[in-house]
Amino acid sequence: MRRGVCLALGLFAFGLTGCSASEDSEVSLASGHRFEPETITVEVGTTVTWVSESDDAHTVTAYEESIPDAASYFSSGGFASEEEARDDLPGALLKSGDTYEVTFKRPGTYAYFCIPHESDGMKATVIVQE
Ligand SMILES: [Cu+2]
Repeated sequence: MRRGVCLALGLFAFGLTGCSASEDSEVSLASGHRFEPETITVEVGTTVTWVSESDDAHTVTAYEESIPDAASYFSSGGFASEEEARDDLPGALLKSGDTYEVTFKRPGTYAYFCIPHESDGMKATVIVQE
């Protein structure tokens, strides 16, 4: 029943993606060296997908000190620590069209950045609520 309502609303909006939860948990690596949106709030268990829509290569790299207790570190390239990610920039880069996903299992505020554009202020936040 609920699905049917979704479908109807989606058709009304000329698209079926309007009811997709994943649309709310997508972050663009946008041109101008920024994450869009800069702050995203999701519920525990949500998978956030970063999509590179920029001609430049970027990384999605968590600030290790900001990771909540008991939460896993994350960085594009699958590194286990911020230091490892910084030491292997080519392995961390997402090129245009690449995607990167993280499922957030612990509540808290996760600050992250792009290694090559950190000094340009390419930083953002994921807020995970219970
Ligand atoms: Cu960048």
